[in-house]
Amino acid sequence: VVPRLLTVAGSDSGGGAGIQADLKTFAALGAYGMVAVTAVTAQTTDAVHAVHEVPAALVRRQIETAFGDIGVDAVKTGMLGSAETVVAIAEALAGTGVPLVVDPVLAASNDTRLLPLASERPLVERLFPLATVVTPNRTEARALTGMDLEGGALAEAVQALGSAVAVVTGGAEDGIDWYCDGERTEPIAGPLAHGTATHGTGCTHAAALAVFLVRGHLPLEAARLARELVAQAILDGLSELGRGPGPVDALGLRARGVAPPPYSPDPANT
Ligand code: PXL
Repeated sequence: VVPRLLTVAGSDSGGGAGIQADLKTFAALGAYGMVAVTAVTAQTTDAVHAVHEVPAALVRRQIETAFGDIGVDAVKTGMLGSAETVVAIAEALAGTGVPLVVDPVLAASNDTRLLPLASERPLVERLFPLATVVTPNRTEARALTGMDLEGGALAEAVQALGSAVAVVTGGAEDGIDWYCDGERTEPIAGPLAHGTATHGTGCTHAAALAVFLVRGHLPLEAARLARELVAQAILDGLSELGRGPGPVDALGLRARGVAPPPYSPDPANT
């Protein structure tokens, strides 16, 4: 059986982050992907130029139709939108009982806000209690807890906000992610991926973690496997694309040798 994954997230017109990163990650791991689009963004690799939010009722209908027809084995959330949308998502997911990975996207890597300030409370109060795992990076973890903590203490403070497990990612700093399930607190270390193609790392990490949960891995092992997948996706990243940090590539397109030969215009058409 093919795992059925639903991502509730924004569209990155550049194809590197958001639902595009999620669908690529699902495909790379042999899972079937569905989407509930929360926002449409126009962005380059170095900046978010425009955002248009999808109405809360339409986000809810996308979630309900996924569950009602194809069925959903796990959900991943990313960029969300207004407080009304966050509440609608929480209501649609409550009672479904499927594993839920919440990536609390507050800002893009270039610091553009992607979540309105007024949505932070419903995100923590309504969505975190439903989450199997939440996956903030360190900046997001400090913003959400309001505490200037490090390492395991930061993961413990995030987990205390209400999710079963917190995994605070640290790839951009020292490569160490911190896991906390309320009883155990563990570092998740691994090789530092020295690469500049880092656009989409957070989305790719959370999407991979959700697939590994469906495959039956416990959250700690799923977080280890997701960290490894992201490191590889950075090494495979398409650093030559765009002016800013290039997109990660969970599909390993270059390594698989499927890139077409360099484009040369047909003289007959010029
Ligand atoms: O990685 C955060 C993120 C999430 N969702 C969308 C994004 C980004 C970062 O650029 O564009 C749609």
